Amino acid sequence: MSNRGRFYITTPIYYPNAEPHLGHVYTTICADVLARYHRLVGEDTWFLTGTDEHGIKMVKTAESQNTTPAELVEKNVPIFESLWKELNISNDDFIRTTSARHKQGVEAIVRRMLDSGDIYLGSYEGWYDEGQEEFVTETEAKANEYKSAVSGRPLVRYKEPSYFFKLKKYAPRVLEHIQSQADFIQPEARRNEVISKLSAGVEDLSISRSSLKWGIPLPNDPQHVIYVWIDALSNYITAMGYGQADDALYQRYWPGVHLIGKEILWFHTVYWSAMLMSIGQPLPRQVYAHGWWTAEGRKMSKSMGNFIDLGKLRGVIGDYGLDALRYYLLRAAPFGNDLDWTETDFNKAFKELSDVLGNCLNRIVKMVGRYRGGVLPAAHEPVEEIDRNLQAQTEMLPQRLAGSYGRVELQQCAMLPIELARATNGYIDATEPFKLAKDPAKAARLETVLNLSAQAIYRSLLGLLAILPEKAAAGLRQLGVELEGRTMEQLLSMPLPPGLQLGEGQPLFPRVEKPA
Ligand code: ME8
Repeated sequence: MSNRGRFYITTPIYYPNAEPHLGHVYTTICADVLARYHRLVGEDTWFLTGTDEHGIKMVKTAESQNTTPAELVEKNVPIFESLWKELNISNDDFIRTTSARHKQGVEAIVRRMLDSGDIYLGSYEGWYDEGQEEFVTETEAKANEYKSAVSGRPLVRYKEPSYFFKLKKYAPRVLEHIQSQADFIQPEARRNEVISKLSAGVEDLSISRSSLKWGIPLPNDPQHVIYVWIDALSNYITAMGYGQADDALYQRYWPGVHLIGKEILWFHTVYWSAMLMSIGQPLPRQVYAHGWWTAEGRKMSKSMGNFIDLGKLRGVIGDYGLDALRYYLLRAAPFGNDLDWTETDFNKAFKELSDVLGNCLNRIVKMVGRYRGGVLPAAHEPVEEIDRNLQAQTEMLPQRLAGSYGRVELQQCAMLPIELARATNGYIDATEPFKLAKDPAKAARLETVLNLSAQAIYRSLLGLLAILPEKAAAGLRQLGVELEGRTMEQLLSMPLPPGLQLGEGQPLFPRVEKPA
């Protein structure tokens, strides 16, 4: 086992009320990039995703399709599971909230909340957003003309007996935690939103539904099912064995990092923290809320024809490759900001891969092939200032990446290695190895240029392994490097050795005739 510490990363568990789309793919790919990076640097890593299968939203969708919620989930959950395989997502587990292990864990959690004296019977009357599965206060409901702030659909009036969780009791401690742990909620602006909403005060939380049958029964009163968010948030620890016979994974990996969309930050920081306090367990290490995708400047919608669904994503992957999609998604905006899918930006991102990264690698492999029979030459003293600049950038990349990954600046993580490839192209243009090759007196200089360029593109490719797992590995093979499960530390401790036989030069990102 590694002595580098542990890293547990989760995505939201998605509602399988329909097929996954760009939003689900985005969060899952971002989490995958983080998981891959942390594994590469030698951390003991666990990556969880899954599906959130209970609640009124599933019931209503099933009704509208003349089916049952149980049949609906059996139809859609396999689509999520097989999509993650198709997209080469490296999750270690997939949790379903209808599974026996999850139910057992949730029951244990609710029993502990009951034991803490934090649950009491009352009656709920108020507004509910059935798409978001969220209780809405009168003030918020009025401000949004009694419509969902997220979907715009009308809110529904609920009136029924319900058990309540003493959220008010925990709110001051949750606020204190959020304020004192600057990293707990990221990015900063979102943290401030939660702080101001929480400072305004909260009500106790209705956590059971007596009129709903599709859910996990409340252990002390099975006429009620548990509120879907209490059920869903629990997944992050039930999947690790919490409240079950074998909780070794929980002991090993909790607390984890939750990657989510901004619309569910409140649940993850306020409800979830209070629940964990009630059962006496540590709070998550971090909750990172990323932004929302629009398409061509407008909210994605089926009726407007700009919905980025699975079909569209598969088309892009078919034309440009999975790694190009991964790069584009990360590259599209500073991580945390809202993002907009546009053909122009996609083409720009693809050009960076083909014209900057791919072209740089190809030039180097071809030149070493042509001028030195494919055998990497050594660099020679004295080196010039231009060499030292490239060397410095090459050497700094792993450290800069570690900083960016640590701060979850995923756009930077994608761009930094490309910037090094861009600098390497500039270096080749300026040093003109094609001219040096014509002059036997400049043989040593040529070798220095070839060596330093190769070292630079080598590091750039290593730096992209988490983002472009297939293409970076393919590029490294062209440089004569096999990964063989080596950690980043092992790879970085060895620059490319002179005498290394490089492979065949082939375009990493061949041009695509068809526009995106
Ligand atoms: O909320 N842009 O599930 P969900 C970016 N089951 N990300 C998007 C997006 C968009 N336009 N649309 C969706 C749920 N997402 C609950 C979660 S967790 C204990 C329970 C992503 O199927 C983003 O990660 O509605 C968002 O938080 C998630 O999908 C919502 O998925």
